[in-house]
Amino acid sequence: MPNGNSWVSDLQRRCDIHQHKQSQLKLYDFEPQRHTFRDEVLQGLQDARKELPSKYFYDDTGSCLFEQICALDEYYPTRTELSIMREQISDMVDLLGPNCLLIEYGSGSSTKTRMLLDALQDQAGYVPIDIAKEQLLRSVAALTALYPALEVLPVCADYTGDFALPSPTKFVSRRVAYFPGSTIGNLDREPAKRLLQQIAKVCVGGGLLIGVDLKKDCNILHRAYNDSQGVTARFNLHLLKRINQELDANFQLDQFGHYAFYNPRQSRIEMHLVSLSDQVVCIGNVEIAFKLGESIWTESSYKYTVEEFARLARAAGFTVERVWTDAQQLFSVQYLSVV
Ligand code: AVJ
Repeated sequence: MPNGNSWVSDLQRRCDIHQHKQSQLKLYDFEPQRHTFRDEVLQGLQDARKELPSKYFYDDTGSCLFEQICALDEYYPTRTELSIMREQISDMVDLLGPNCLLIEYGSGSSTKTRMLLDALQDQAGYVPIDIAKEQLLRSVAALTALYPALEVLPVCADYTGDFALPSPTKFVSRRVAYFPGSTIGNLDREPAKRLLQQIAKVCVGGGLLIGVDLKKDCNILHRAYNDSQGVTARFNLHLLKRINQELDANFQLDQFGHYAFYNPRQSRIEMHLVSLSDQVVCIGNVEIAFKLGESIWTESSYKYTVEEFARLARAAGFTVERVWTDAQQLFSVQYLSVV
């Protein structure tokens, strides 16, 4: 029920709605990182195989570092996806149709979204969902200035978890999720399928416009995650700095090294932070021991063939309606529908 409001009261109970004084803007804030950060960090670092969830890269500084990665020559995904969007926007908008409610999973700076907002007709509204509150508020402020007639309903949440969607006041013909950047690649197969299933449920009768990074020459992949300016290394190491700042820890940043490589058997980039010595780190009053060469696995970034992704999409209940790629087949944007 796209325009029903039976869940609004439920929504108000479960999240904190901030009304900004000057504007009409409300933020639906589920405080995604408040209760879980410390627990998940301690749990991940006490595993035999140490790991940290990649979603915690994106505090305010981390989101800015990621924006810098997107501007690097070696990081081909962002500019390639943008060029596909630019070339195919009218085809995309035709498929989405008029009066759709656009729901963006991990909206970040909303740069690619502007292309859609410029081309869509009689849009019912825009729901940007992001885990990073400051960046979300900044990009929403910029968007409302550019599109004064657009109803923007920002949600601060971890979209892999539980949250409710706000409803716009305008008529909604269908809901369309927008999930660019190949962020789906951060998830292992089962969690990826679960998230797609969840999106299919939210967007039944509509669809999903998604950016999916493709398999390619491993050397191109390697360079994209080992840039010559070291921005990706700083992004990776920033996670430890954030743990120091927020969880009273004492990681020495020069005692860990950025290590990223493509694992062809698993079809994924693996990003690690490797201990450069035998050392003990304190997080609050918890001690964590590291051996020289021991790693913390901080991110996976899966790469797909068009066929492999179609199989995953179908398993989640979607039909692949259209696949757009660039001339070199580096990246794809796909429209999936769900009945
Ligand atoms: C935002 C998850 C798509 O995996 O390519 C960029 C994040 N990590 N460089 C990716 C990232 C290192 C990016 N995603």
